[in-house]
Amino acid sequence: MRPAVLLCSLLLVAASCRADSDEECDCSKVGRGYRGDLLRSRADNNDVEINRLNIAASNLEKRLDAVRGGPDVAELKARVDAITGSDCGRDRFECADRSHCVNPLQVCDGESDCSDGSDESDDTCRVLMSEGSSWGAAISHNECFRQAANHVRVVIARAERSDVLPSKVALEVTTFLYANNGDLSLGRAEGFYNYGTRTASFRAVDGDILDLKCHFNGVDDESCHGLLYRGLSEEPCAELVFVRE
Ligand SMILES: [Ca+2]
Repeated sequence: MRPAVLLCSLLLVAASCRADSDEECDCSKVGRGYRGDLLRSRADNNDVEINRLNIAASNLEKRLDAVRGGPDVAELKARVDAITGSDCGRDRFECADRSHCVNPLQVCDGESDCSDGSDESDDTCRVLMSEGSSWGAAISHNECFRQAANHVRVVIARAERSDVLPSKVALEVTTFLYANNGDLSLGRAEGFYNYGTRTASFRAVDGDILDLKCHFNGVDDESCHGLLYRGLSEEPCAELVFVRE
């Protein structure tokens, strides 16, 4: 055998043994036919593995597309914004395209302040707590009321847009407090629904219901996150989720 051919044969044997080091290497089988079969087998296995990974990647892309395009993202953002505030903070209106922050007093005032006009859109300028609507919340624990109670309800008796402040709607509210002993306590409250902050704020006029702020997250119009306040305290005495009844 010529030296060059011998060197090539030795290199083939060495390469085969290194590449398959986790298997017992029977070098007596190494030859052109065996090596060809081995390479074809490995190529087939690689094709199977690549195909499996492609399918997995495709399935993952479909799941990501569903998450990116579905309503869950908006819901999730609204929940996060409710906790942390949007990029505009809690006290300013964020345009739908997120390009501007607008003072709540400029929302639904008849002048377009967002480049996309979202501060004047029908959706933004809809009174979520409309006249005649009823909202109820279960009370899980009670640090607000003088008596043990299990349910509170507010009914919007009047909703009237203000001529002076078009960004707000004046509200008059009848309140119901359902005590554990079966008593029903009625009260009255007055306040505003603010288009820019999507928040209804009431101050008790009489009765047992305390001051209330209820915030809509911009996605779910059927419920709002309520905070009850006692007197002039800035610390809420209860958090309740009010649901349209
Ligand atoms: Ca405006």
